[in-house]
Amino acid sequence: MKPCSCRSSSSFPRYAAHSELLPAFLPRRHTTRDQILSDNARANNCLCSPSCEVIDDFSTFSEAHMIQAGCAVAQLARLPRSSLVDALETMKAGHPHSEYVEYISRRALHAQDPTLILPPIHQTLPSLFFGPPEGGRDPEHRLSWWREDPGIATHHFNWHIYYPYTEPPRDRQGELFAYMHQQMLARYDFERLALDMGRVTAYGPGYGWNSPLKEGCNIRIPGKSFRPANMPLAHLYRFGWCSVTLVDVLSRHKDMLFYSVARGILEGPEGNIPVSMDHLGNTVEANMGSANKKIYGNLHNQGHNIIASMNDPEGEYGIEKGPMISTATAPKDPVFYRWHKFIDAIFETFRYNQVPYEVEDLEMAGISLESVSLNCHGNKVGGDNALITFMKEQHYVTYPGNPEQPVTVTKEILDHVPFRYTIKVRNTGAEPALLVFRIFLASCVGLEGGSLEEVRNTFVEMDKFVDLVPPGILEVSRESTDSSVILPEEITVDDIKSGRVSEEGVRCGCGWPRNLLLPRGTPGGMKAKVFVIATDWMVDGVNPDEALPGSVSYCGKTNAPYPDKRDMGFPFDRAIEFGSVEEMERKVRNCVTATVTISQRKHPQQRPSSPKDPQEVENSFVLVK
Ligand SMILES: [Cu+2]
Repeated sequence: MKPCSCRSSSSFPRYAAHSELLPAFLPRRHTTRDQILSDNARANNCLCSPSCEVIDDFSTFSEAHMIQAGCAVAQLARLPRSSLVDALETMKAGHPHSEYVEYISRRALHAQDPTLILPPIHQTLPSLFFGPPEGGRDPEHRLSWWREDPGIATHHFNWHIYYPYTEPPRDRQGELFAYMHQQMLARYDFERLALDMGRVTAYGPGYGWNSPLKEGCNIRIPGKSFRPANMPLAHLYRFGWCSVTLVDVLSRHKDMLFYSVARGILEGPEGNIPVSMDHLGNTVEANMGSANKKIYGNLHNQGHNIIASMNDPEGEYGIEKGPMISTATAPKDPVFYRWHKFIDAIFETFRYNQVPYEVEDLEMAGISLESVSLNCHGNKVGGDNALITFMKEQHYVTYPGNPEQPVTVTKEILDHVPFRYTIKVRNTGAEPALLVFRIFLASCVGLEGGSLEEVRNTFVEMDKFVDLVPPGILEVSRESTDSSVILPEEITVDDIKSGRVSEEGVRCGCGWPRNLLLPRGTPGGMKAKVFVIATDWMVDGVNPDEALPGSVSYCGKTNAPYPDKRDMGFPFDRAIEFGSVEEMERKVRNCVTATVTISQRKHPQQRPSSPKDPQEVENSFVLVK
């Protein structure tokens, strides 16, 4: 067995040459069958401990797997960097399609230095990300293009890498667990409403899971089984030789969570703890910050495992697990959103129980927002508040085998014409004001007819940014491409190889895909409401001197507190008493709304009507180059 070097990881110098990490993901040697067999043995030894062997059916939702992975990560992260890369390369060569190896490689490297820039996982483990398009007659297939966008899988996979539940929770991890998944649901609902499919319904204990699950799923990813429609749940699920989950136990955990939220108290091992969203999120996830696993169990993870095992509850037939077993494949399955809608029902009860904001909780003295408008950047085709989306063929360069022989995969994905927000701000104070602008978008389909409270959780965060506003009236501009929600930039293996990687900021790979920032809308134009509120960043900011970096909204900051002190999703983080956004706009002077139209075009240059102004077409073409 290879001896461990048990030095502290902090003693190693910063490793600026990111390309030297690539062999950990793209081994330099070819893998013949004999090589793989010998690499397997070497790879297992690299993990320093006989209990840390490569797990073939690895699931981040399995606590046993995660503890084993945590052990391997801790051991590996102690190696000097060059030895670590060497060990990871050996493992990858031996297990080129292993999710486990990718998982621990990324965690071990980031445990040494969270600023390391790693290649996107959809390039280095493409077998987990790209399957043939889903076919068939199931109406849910109308949203396959969204669920199967590689960027969503990458975002979700990376989020769970940087927030592992088997380590002490990071700053506000539980709250972010709730918020990030709630935002996935809000974005999914936006797309569903555009297709007249209705908002997603919950599936979980007490939420319809005693009836057959109507959604089937076949993502056609190797190693993930399909699930026929109308599968019932079994009463008992067996994982390995000694791990059994009783469905009734999950019902009990759910009951205890709702009971505790209603009472406002979580029962800790040493007494009662007031419920906060963070504590509740930690308990539901369930990470090491759980109030009490004996009482509240491991609800979120066990739900994933049970649903992934519906085909073969007791493992009698050796059927592979379904998509819900992996953080990379789960978002491809319609039931992921139904399960998380159930999980969010627990959080929603907490939000509903919070005292609603009064006008004075929201307003800021001396600041009012006069207007907001959105314009496609440099594009005269649309006009004010007319946003354009389109489906396009995206070519992904992937490395399924020999790193010298990349394979290009083509997928149809959504994209949009970049746009700019222009917000007119009035500052009647005598001093410049440091403001944080929070921008949301909600479908007017959802907003029509009901109260604002009924659709509060359909608001999708689009951006959050800080700007200094001097006394007087100022127009603040913001590009959609700078959004705090999306990945700041896509970095590819090629960029890393050729050194086209800037050292500014930290890119952990977590962040909403840039191409999906704007929901698709409809060919005829879908009305949506943009909502902006500006508040005092000197009060709200944890460190007001620091700007908000890309992807911070859903992913937080690496090795730093979540930078915004307000509850995540503010001001839609709790029950709302304003009847409509218009009423809110009237009463709260520092917020403003606008109605926009999101039109899905065949291509970005397509005009809504036929006559063409050559100059306009030329302008719009420049924009998509
Ligand atoms: Cu989940």
